[in-house]
Amino acid sequence: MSKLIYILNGPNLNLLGQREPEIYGSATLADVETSCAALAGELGLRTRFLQSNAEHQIIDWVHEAREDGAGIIINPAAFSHTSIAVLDALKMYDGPVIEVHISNVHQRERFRHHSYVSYRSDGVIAGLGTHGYELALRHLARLLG
Ligand code: CA2
Repeated sequence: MSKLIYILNGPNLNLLGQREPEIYGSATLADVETSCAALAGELGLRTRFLQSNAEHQIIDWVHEAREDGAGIIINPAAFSHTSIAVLDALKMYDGPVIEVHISNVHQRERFRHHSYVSYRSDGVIAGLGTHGYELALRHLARLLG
């Protein structure tokens, strides 16, 4: 059975591709899900691709990943900058965690420069657009292979 990667997406990312294309590009989250599933297949992995606007739901999915997730890719969106609760949940997860930001958060407002989640993340990809998700998958495939 191939290893399962959780790909978690935080608040407002359900609207990806519908606003601010100059920052986030034109791909929708469904497009990202499709390309991640295709790449995961090539890499011998499976993905569970999830999005929620609710902090507790992200936390519950991290807990679920403790049972069957070989790795987590997470774009916590605004929860990156606010949520000690998401950080604490990730600290209870033993596998590799890669944090992805579509935009270069360090080039933007100061409040986006700090991420609580980064205290736990094994790696952070920012500013490479939605390609960052695929790069994170490739990294996990190499790490877990
Ligand atoms: O660059 C990223 O991926 C972010 O995690 C996206 C978050 C933002 O709060 C972080 O600072 C950086 C915002 C997600 C909003 O999602 C949308 C994007 C485009 C159109 C509509 C929603």
